[in-house]
Amino acid sequence: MDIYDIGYDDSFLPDEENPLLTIARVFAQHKEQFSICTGEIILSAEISGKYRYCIETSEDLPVVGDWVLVSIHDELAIIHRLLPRRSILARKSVHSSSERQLIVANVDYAFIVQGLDRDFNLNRLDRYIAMSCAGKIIPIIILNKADLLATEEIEEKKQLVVSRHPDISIIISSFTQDESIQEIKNAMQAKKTYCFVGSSGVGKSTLINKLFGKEILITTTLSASTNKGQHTTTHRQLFVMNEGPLVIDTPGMRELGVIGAMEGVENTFKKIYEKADRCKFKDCTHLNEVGCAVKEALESGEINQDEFASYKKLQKEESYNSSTMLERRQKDKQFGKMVKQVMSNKKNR
Ligand SMILES: Nc1nc2c(ncn2[C@@H]2O[C@H](COP(=O)(O)OP(=O)(O)OP(=O)(O)O)[C@@H](O)[C@H]2O)c(=O)[nH]1
Ligand SMILES: [Mg+2]
Ligand SMILES: [Zn+2]
Repeated sequence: MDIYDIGYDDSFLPDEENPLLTIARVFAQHKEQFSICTGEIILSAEISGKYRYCIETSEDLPVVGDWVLVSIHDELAIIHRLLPRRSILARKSVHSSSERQLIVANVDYAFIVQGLDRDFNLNRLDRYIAMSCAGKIIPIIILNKADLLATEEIEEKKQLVVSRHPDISIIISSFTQDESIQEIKNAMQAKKTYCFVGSSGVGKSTLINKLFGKEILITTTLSASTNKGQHTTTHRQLFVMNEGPLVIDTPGMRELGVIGAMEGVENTFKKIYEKADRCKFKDCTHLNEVGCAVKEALESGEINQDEFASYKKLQKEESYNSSTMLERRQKDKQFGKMVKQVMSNKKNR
């Protein structure tokens, strides 16, 4: 294997060549302990002191999927630099509304897994789609646990998704139905990176085990009714499939707050934005303005009321979170400038 087999291509090429450093991909992360792969070997890795010194936000730290430049010292690799990311999946930090937390990087497709059982929720799906699109990742929807429902019920739920997201591929699956596992496999291409995301217990790790044909990941063995709220996967990890695609398993997320995703929200609700373009007033709020094309579409049923409500909620949340993030970053920048000024004043004295 070489780096091209683990998803590398020359567009990631670092601007300066350093013969002492090797290109590698982050395969796993536990806090600040990493595991990297050069294509030939997998090694434990840590970040260098200089790297640490240059960190401004948590986003500067490597995440699973990242390309990094490393030096190799026997059994340990030292990470010196992060290569620019092509795509990211992020969410609002659970700890702060002004910070974004990266989940994975350089992913081509996100399998958004939702259970067809009580986990099924269109508005949550909207969130995942918005964050994928915002991060330049193509979403594919997997509606899982099909074995638990009657065919008509599945079809009904699928139609709800199709009418809200006509452009996104949908796969109905169950770990008991081999054809559905094959369908997921068929959707995957060699050397492309796929991450599995969704709530805890929807069956992400079970599906990945099925794709690999062996138990590479721990899954719960408890019955679905007793494992409520139980989180089985505890960290993100990248695996290489025999046929060539790269797969990242992620722990189930309880919250997926949208942040830095204006374009993502726009992409998720294209239909509404297209209508809004035809409103008489540019700043139409679609409440009671005359000549509001959105209101008309809502009345005629062309736009679904629930979809509009979901759009309003995400748009409001996105704009609040993004503006607090910007504000904080500006403050941090000013603070950084002040510190530098004080330091240089000291030097010049
Ligand atoms: N009925 C049914 N149960 C499933 C299916 N897939 C997974 N399960 C069950 O759901 C439970 C959770 O599966 P996991 O694969 O651990 O779920 P996960 O999404 O990886 O969960 P986290 O790692 O916590 O995020 C297990 O008890 C599985 O046996 C399915 O297709 N049908
Ligand atoms: Mg799991
Ligand atoms: Zn309007």
